Amino acid sequence: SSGNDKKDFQPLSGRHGPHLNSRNPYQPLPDFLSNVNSFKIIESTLREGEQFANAFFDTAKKIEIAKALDDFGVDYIELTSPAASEQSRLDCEAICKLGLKAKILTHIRCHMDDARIAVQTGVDGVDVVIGTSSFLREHSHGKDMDYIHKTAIEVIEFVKSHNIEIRFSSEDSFRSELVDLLSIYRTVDQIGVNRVGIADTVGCASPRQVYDLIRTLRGVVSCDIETHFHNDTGCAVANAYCALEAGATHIDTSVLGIGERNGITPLGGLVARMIVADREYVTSKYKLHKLRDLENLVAEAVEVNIPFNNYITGFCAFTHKAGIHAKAILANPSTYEIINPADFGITRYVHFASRLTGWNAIKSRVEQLDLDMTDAQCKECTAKVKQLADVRPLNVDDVDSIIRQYHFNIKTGNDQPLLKGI
Ligand code: AKG
Repeated sequence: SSGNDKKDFQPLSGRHGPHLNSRNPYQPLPDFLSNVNSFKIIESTLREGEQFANAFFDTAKKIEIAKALDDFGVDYIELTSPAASEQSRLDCEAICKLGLKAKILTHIRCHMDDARIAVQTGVDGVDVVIGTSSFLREHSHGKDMDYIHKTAIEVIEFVKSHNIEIRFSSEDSFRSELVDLLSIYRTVDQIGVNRVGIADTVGCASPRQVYDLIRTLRGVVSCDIETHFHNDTGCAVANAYCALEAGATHIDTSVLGIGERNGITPLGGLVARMIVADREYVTSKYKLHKLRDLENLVAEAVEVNIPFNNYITGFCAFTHKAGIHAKAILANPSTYEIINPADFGITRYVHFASRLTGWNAIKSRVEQLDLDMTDAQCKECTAKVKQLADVRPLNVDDVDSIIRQYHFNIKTGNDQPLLKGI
């Protein structure tokens, strides 16, 4: 080989080593089908969320939630079918009249009766769904794939003739025959739907199955791909992410994940996942500091508490407890945080009241209390905290009392017990 060949050769120092450059034949190609940095949210708190066991939204509450979702910056707001009840129809019309930035959708069965009502409400688009799995075909609507093709075409052409968006979705997609799915999606794509939808109605899909199905579908249709993931087996956020990686364009969410059974991809969980993937896209598009108020609004409306381990807003989502964690967090928060709480208007908390507490956390608390103690004194004081924390649970007041008493003792030369009773 020539001397030039040698010069061009770059030795590797591990897959992600410093020598990787554009000439490296092992570097993965950018995936142009991935949408992790260009996705849209279809927010379904006012449709899927109304299917949550506790949910009852009167008109005023629906309007309040719709405005809050719009203010947060979601792209679409999906509403309960106007065919469900007279009040549902009136509420749908009322929300369409608000003039929100978000597009308003309503969600209907693949049936002309529903479509006729939907197009009169003033919505920007209609999400149509029909079950395609053998479970639903045999035990729910009882129709075969020929009927589904025929009705889908009729409904889609009717909605399109009203110049509003139309999405066609198969319910229970992951338990449907692939050949049936691809055939119906190809048909509806050819007649010009805006989106097709894939729904994991029973929450059975794994991220890998999601990736495979969406990637296959991406090669078959040219329209957008919406996805809807139930959380029965805990994969709703991961599945949404994998769907975007595979080429899906839209993700359905609800606030706190409320929906049928244990719900769907939560808005906050999706945002947590996506801000790690593309902070610039997420922070520029969504008003993240409104997330907590939005969740409180919905939690109150459906009479639940925000779970302790909720994404971002759970009470301990940014609490650091063990001594080694606290020390590193105080030095540089990125050591144990992948998300910056400040992006959401939330502050982190360094726990300092347990047997796991280290002296750096106590030192930080001493500084917050504006007391003057050396490192050696902070260490000695920490030993006292740990001693008591081995006996009983401590709260912030307990530790503050220990610190203040210790400080008083060293300044005055006294030797008072640190807490009454010990
Ligand atoms: C479900 O299948 O769980 C739904 O709620 C419908 C989803 C869709 O319309 O894509």
